[in-house]
Amino acid sequence: MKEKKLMTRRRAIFTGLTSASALLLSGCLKRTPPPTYGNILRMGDDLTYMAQRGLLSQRALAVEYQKSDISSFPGTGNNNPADPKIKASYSKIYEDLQRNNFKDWALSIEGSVAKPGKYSLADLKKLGQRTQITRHTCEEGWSAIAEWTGVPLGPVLQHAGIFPAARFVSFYGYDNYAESIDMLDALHPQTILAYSMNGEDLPVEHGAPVRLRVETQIGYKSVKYLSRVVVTDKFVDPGPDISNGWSWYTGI
Ligand SMILES: Nc1nc2c(c(=O)[nH]1)N[C@H]1C(S)=C(S)[C@@H](COP(=O)(O)O)O[C@H]1N2
Ligand SMILES: [Mo]
Repeated sequence: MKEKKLMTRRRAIFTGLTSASALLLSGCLKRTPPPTYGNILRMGDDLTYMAQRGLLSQRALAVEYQKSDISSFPGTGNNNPADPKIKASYSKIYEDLQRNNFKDWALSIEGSVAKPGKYSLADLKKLGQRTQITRHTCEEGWSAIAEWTGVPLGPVLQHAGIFPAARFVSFYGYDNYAESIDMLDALHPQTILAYSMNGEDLPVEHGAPVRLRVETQIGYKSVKYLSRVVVTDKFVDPGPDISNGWSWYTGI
């Protein structure tokens, strides 16, 4: 009888402890518990797992929408690198590429990779495909939803042989616009090199022939008119003039 009571109390403590950690898990993070969850001798796993998942929460997928959610999308078309009005600071190369319907376009992948080189659109398409309907949020206050199809950047970087020390990726457009992201965002499954918008070839005002889509970051990270991708071990901020007040990291 006495023994039975003791057992019950011990069980009560056990239950209390495990339900406390269950509360922590469900309340704070709403994520899958570790495989060792419930084992009192392994409660340390819960904390490590929560800390890890908390830190890595940018791996979570950005919301994807339905076709019926697709909205009108203002192209910041004044950035057409070949626009005669602003050509002075832009590239003659882009104008030539555009004239030939981008058939000669190839993306240069450089830096901390074993196999730097140029990838044509056909080369890129061999490395995978993803279509996603996502919301673009611009720092100026507007947002819009579109469907993007492209090649996930992860497999492209793997194919180029990123070195283990690689930490950041910079993207350069033909209009001299540039941005960088870290490896976590670069390898995110929704980070794609998009060549199609709403089922059509990417229009010039939206970054033809290929633009970046980083769905875990604010809109200005999604570099249009891609010409170069540079992998670096150290942090590089190639972004627009810092005086515009944009922060480097604006996860959404
Ligand atoms: N090459 C390049 N990429 C760019 C920009 C730019 O000026 N040049 N503007 C950024 C900003 S601030 C926004 S909001 C989006 C606009 O994309 P959209 O023209 O498709 O609407 O592109 C981003 N990528
Ligand atoms: Mo923007």
